[in-house]
Amino acid sequence: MQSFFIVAILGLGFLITFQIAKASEYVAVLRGIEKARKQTNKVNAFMLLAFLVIGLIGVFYCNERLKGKILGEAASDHGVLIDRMLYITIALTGIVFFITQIALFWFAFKYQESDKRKAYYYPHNNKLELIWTVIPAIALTILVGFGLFYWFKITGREPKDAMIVEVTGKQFGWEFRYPGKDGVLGKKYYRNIAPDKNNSLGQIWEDPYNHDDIWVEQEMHLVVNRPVKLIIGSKDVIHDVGLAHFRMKMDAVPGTPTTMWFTPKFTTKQMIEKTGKANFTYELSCDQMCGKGHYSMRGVVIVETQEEFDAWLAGKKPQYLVANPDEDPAAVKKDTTIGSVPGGTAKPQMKMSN
Ligand SMILES: [Cu+2]
Repeated sequence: MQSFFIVAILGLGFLITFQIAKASEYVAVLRGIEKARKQTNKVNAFMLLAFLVIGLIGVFYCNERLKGKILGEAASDHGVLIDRMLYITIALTGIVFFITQIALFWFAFKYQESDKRKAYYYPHNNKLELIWTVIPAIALTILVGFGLFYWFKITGREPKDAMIVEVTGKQFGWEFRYPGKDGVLGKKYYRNIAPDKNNSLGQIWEDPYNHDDIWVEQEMHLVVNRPVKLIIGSKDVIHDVGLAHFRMKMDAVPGTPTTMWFTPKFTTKQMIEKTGKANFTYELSCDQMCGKGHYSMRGVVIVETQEEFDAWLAGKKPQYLVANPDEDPAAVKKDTTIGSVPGGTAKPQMKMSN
């Protein structure tokens, strides 16, 4: 029904435009074509100037209205650079925008048809062509150069003291993995994915590097002023790790890990004070349309001090022990005290096959 109305309205609009054009044609014939054309030109010239003035007022008004509603200060060191790049781009393109738009509409008004002058025929000028090709080319090369420089920095090698977090997108949510004490993420294999067996990422339990990996959902913890490298992947379709407060984003592609690193500048608590919003949270959004639940892929990022982070991580059990409770030294120890395990070994027994 809705689409019928849209088609009907479009048809009606077309009909009205057609009729107006036809009517003005008749008027032109009645009044004399020349006189009518001159009058139309005058009206057009005035309307173009009015469009310029109203348009510029609109630009100013929108800017004033939305000033305080943007994200605020960037919360990562790379974010500061990205913001600077955007402001330089906006300043440069803004200057060009105002010069070209004012010239365009002002010329249309100033040089409207007049009996007092004749149009000057000026078909070509090599020097002018060169100037307005070379200057924008240089300006754009510099802007693209900035972008490439930051891109290589963000996706390049992380500092030595960086922590590593693996981020995996899925329809519809986020999973995070921390490498544990050994600092290395264990290997995965997609055929091992079995959420019902506490192995949502498909970790290979035979790989000892997996034995201390911590797995969490929906909430990523980071340390303030400590670089973090995200190793990003997906279990199904393409998602995108969007960290607007940090001005970071990167596609999560199944089968092809992507990376980026940055350093959070403020803890969540500091941001609550800075913004004056008691419910402030750093948000992780999916920035890629990935299906009907796309809107619900909201993850939370908590930035805290190293001590708070260590305390949080210490409270988490490695996923290996969640999936293989028999290997849990705590459980074995408990059993030993009641004397049910012969030999009373408190060491975890690692299953190492092929
Ligand atoms: Cu998504």
